[in-house]
Amino acid sequence: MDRTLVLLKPDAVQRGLAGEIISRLERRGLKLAAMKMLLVTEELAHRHYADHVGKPFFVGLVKFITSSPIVAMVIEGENAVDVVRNTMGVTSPSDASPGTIRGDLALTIGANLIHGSDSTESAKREIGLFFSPGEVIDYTRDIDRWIIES
Ligand code: IDP
Ligand code: MG
Repeated sequence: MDRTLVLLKPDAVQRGLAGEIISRLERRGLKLAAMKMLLVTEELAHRHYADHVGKPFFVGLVKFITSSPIVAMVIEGENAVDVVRNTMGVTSPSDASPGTIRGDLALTIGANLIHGSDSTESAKREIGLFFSPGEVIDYTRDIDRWIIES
């Protein structure tokens, strides 16, 4: 089963869209394997967006992602990385297809609601930045046992 990191950015939390976005991912068939709310530090932002250091939008991006609390999640499912990216829509909401999260709910590239890892390698690295292994649910180990015992 594949895993990916999803962040609901400050605009998603401030606009009260966290539930809507999580719901879209769940209805797609993806599962939540971890979730927390946090204020991203400058250091975490730099590590998470390391690939974008030096780009013209980098300073604004860090300022935005550290500006107010976000929701971080590990999302699990078959082809989770690609399915989440397709469900999000492309980076610029003005180009994102209707039916996608960005295409339905966002308008500007600086406030595009959601982050999803772009590859399984990125997912592994990014999950490690936000979660310790013990914070991520193992469905076969944790959930099935709970159902059987209850
Ligand atoms: P992604 O979030 O769709 O993977 P990336 O290219 O990884 O897009 O860029 C990371 C984030 O940086 C984007 O989600 C967006 O918020 C911001 N960003 C990317 N390109 C631009 C730009 O040209 N102007 C302003 N912000 C940008
Ligand atoms: Mg990206």
